[in-house]
Order: sequence, then structure tokens, then C-alpha cells
Amino acid sequence: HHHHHHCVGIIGAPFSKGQQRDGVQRGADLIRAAGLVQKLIGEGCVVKDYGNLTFEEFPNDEPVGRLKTPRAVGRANELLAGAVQKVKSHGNTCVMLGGDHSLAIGSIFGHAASRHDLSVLWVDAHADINTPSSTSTGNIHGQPLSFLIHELHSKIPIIPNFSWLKPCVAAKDVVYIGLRDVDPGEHYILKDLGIKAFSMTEVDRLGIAKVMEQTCDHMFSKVKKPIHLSFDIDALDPSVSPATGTPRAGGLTYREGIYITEHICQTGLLSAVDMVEVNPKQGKTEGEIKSTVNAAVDLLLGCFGRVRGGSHDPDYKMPNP
Ligand code: HAR
Ligand code: MN
Ligand code: MN
Ligand code: MN
Repeated sequence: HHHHHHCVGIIGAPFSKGQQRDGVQRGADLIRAAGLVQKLIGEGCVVKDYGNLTFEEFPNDEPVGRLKTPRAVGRANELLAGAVQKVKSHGNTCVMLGGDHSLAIGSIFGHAASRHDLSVLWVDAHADINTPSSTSTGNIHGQPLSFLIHELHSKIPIIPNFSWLKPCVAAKDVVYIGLRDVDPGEHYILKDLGIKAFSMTEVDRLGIAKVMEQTCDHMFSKVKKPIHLSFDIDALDPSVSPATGTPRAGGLTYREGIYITEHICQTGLLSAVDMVEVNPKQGKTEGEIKSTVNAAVDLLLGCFGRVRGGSHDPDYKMPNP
């Protein structure tokens, strides 16, 4: 199992309108500039970089109810969904580099269009499951899961540029890891729908190894489903990844983050990954930006076969003296 090569398709999504802090649209290019493609090739991956998407501008994108910049977010995600579907149709594991987390709407929808019966593993400090009515900020990056989950369909109003979107994930197929900043309305939804969640409290209680065991038990209770890993870099502790829009103390360590990706790689079922919310403008120093971007790269390498214990090709020849 360890020496199959992964075929990886990368999509850059330089988009920031799911929230209000400038800079997050630069995440994808920074992750590339840190050598992602070469490092994946070094792990034995076959990599195709599909480049960055170009998003339409909406000059008069007035709020709809509480929702901010809905037209831009709706159209961007429609475009992204098509791009992800294409990458999946080429037989690649899709890597979507954000951008903000509103992009999970299009990424998961496009993934589900080619692989139904997905499991979604949402690694985040935040639950991102506010509805357009429960949101207190109006930022769509705090809401993507409410648009995607069947059970919340009746809570989603008609919104311009969202008519293409239909719910495509069941609540039982979502698992959270890393939660520590959940709004009351979100907590109500989590309990009401019985969504499996390992908050930082459970990470502390069980340790990350048991969390991953139980995450996989839950995701594969009946059949082996393809995994969509949606990784918000703010899931990690701000001491590791400070360059992000809504940092929250008490997060996953670098090692816990890497353990999650190593474990998911070992299932052999990883089918798409989002790496979102890297925002260089939120870093106070060059070092803070570097640490955040490097963590994002290392997490992606964990997804595609890098193991800390080291590895070697099956045809490795020991050099003679
Ligand atoms: N729950 C808050 C909201 O709805 C904050 C969301 C925060 N941001 C994120 N998402 N980075 O994970 O706006
Ligand atoms: Mn998020
Ligand atoms: Mn978050
Ligand atoms: Mn593997």
C-alpha cells in the first residue's frame, strides 16, 4: 500500500469574499511558492497544477438579508465546483488551495458530483455551519456546511447566484476535529442533527490517535466512502499558524495536525482536500507567515504519503562500501 503513487490535481482559488479580511486570496500562490509541487513529486506523486481560477467581480454585490457579497461567493463556487469535477474526472485526488473557507461549498459540491457517497472530515476551530439566518457576522465562510447538508435544506433561502447548488452531504457523513469556537446556533444544529464532533476537549481527553480511530470508525461504519478533507489552517494553534483571519487559542499542535493527515492518507480513501484560510496579511512578521505556509505544505505532504518515520522505494538498493 505504501508505494502506490498518488495522482494529484491542484486548483488555486484566490478568493476572499467569504469574509472581510484582505490577503487570504494570496494563500494558494504562497503555498505553491513554498515548493508544494516539487515536494509532492519528491514523495512520488504525479502532479498536475491546473493553475488559478479567475473570479468574476460583482461591483454592486449588496447584502441579501445578513449575507455579505452573496453574488461573488455564489459565482466563485459555481466556477470552482466545475473545476473540481473536472480534476476528479481525470482520476486525480483534488487539492483546492484557498482562499477562504466559503470555497468548500463549490469544492464539496463538485467533488460530490463525481463521487457521491462522500464523507467530509472538517478540521477547523470553527463549525462553519451557521445558516444565512443564524449567522451573526454575515460572512459566508462561517456557513458553508449549512448549504451542503441535506437536513438543513429548508433553512437556506433563495440567494442570487446560488441556484446551481443543491445539498449533497448527509449530516451523518460529516465529522469535525478541532472545534473550539462554536456559535450557539451552530451548537444547536450539531446536537439536533447528531453530527459527530471531536472538539479540542475530545482531543485532550482521547488523544489524537483515538480521535482518528473513532473518526474512521464513524466514517466507514457501513461502506468505504471517499473522503473529502476540508482543512482550515486555523484548526492548528496560532503559535503554529498565526497568519489566518480568525485565530483561536488552544488549537491542534503541529504534530496532531500531521497525525490527522498521515492517518487519512493510510486509509487510501482520500479523494479531495481543501487547504484554506492562510492569510499572509494577518502575519505580524515574515516568520509568522512562513510558519503558517510551511504548516499548510507539511499537512498536504502528510495527505500524500510523507511519513515521519521515513520511507524508501521498493527497489531501493543499499550502496556498497
Ligand atoms: N462562527 C463565526 C461566523 O459565523 C466565525 C467563523 C469564523 N471563521 C472561519 N471559519 N475561519 O472557520 O462568522
Ligand atoms: Mn473554516
Ligand atoms: Mn476556522
Ligand atoms: Mn498512501
